[in-house]
Amino acid sequence: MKQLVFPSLAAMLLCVLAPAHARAQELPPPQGEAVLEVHGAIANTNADGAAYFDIAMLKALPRTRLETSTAVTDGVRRFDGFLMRDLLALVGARSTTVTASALNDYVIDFAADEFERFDVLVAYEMDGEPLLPSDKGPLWIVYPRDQHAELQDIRYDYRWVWQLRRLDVE
Ligand SMILES: Nc1nc2c(c(=O)[nH]1)N[C@H]1C(S)=C(S)[C@@H](COP(=O)(O)O)O[C@H]1N2
Ligand SMILES: [Mo]
Repeated sequence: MKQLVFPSLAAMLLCVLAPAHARAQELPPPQGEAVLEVHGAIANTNADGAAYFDIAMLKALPRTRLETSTAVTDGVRRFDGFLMRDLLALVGARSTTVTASALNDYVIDFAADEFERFDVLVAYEMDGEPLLPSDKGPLWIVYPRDQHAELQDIRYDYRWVWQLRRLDVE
């Protein structure tokens, strides 16, 4: 019985603290090299008003798998990563336009409601192997193309941002 006292105290404390954390939360700083940064209208940050993520922090988001063909590879590929909407929830995104920028300076805007309507993935693995910067990595925005006919369209092909590096919420 005695061991139960401390866990329940901790649970009570969490309940008391949770509402404050839901408003604005200090994210832990990345321990490794930052591979993704999120700027702009976000509530939860870890440096200079932005949120920086190393790969371990991104892998702590609910792991999500998607099998789909792509416009640029042969056959069906298996992607593992996290949902874009889970990342936007984690940083407390407060606006509806998201601009993605890649290592090769490719830039494109998204309407954030798209990430609610579709399970858009930010993939860090393809077919069980880490995505490398030399091949669309380390992060690649992947759409559930085979699951939704409307996504099999050139207007979506150009949203498959490979070498994703930065998001701006505006
Ligand atoms: N980082 C990055 N992602 C990108 C692009 C790019 O130039 N850089 N091109 C986009 C476009 S226009 C298309 S059609 C698809 C496929 O591009 P690819 O055939 O050059 O791989 O990726 C999209 N993602
Ligand atoms: Mo394209």
